[in-house]
Amino acid sequence: MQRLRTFLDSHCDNTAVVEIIDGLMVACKDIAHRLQLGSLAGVLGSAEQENVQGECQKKLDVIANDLIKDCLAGIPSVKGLASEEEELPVACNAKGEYLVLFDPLDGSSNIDVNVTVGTIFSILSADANADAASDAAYLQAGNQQVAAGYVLYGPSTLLVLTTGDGVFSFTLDARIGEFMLERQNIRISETTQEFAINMSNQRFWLPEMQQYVGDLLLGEEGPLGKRYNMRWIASMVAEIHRILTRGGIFMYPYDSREPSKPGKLRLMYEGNPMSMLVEQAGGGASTAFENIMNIKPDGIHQRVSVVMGSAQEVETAISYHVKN
Ligand code: AFP
Repeated sequence: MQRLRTFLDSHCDNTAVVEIIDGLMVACKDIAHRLQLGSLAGVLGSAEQENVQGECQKKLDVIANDLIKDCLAGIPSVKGLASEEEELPVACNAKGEYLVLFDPLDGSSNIDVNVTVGTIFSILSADANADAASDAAYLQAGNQQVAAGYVLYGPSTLLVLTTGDGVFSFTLDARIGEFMLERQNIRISETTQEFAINMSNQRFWLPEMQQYVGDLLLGEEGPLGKRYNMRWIASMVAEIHRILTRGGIFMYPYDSREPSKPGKLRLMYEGNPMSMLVEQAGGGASTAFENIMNIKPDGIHQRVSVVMGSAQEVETAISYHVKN
């Protein structure tokens, strides 16, 4: 079994990126430890404040954000960082060459019920003259990402990572405090009979999405000709991890609850890093109209519609939108 650092040193020739990932994991191990202690660590419940998205912050959202920020700020190659929990990006080291974007604790509304949550991250190159305290430095399309990954805090703590050359997963061995290589070159099955979507929003979706999901529900009697099973954890990290493990399609499509927003999920902290992982594993990642990683962002907290997972099923979902 290989330790994360040994794997990175042999697999990735960019030492700055290796240092960033390695450093980030220090904060993630701390988050994992606090999550495992739960109420004993006093981390459950609300922080009684809202983040920039207007969402209620959990105590651990705030703690995880601070832990990751502190960790990244101490890594010389990090020029700046942007967090889902922070309104503005933060400049770190003037000579740094990379920008790190992260969702410190995705799915945090699940913490109090002891359900899987995760940290998602994305690494971008920084322009030498870029102002890391301004949004503009970070507004790069997802296909510019140098690396992306997530840490899943579940029955075991896992790191799933890509540096642009396949997807690898590591399990945290808490006895020795090391992430150990678990799966190499993960591939997502091309076909699936499992979908994940919040069905309670059905009436707000576009007619195309309503028709597609309607046909999924018709099973073998409908035009898709097979029976589908549904899963919804409400924690994107857990959902994408299931898809990387046994295939599936995950959707958080555009809906009319807030018509001015293209979706609920955030492009820079959820859409892009998860798209890079899914595509690196042979899956598809789209808004149902365009490839997520081709979107040129216009704001660091921009939202996006998401349809990702098994390649053939994503194509089927897209075809409903194209034909109309
Ligand atoms: P929280 O971090 O606020 O719990 O949101 C999680 C999330 O961004 C994503 O992980 C889930 O897929 C999605 O939102 C769940 O949203 P619903 O509230 O519609 O179930």
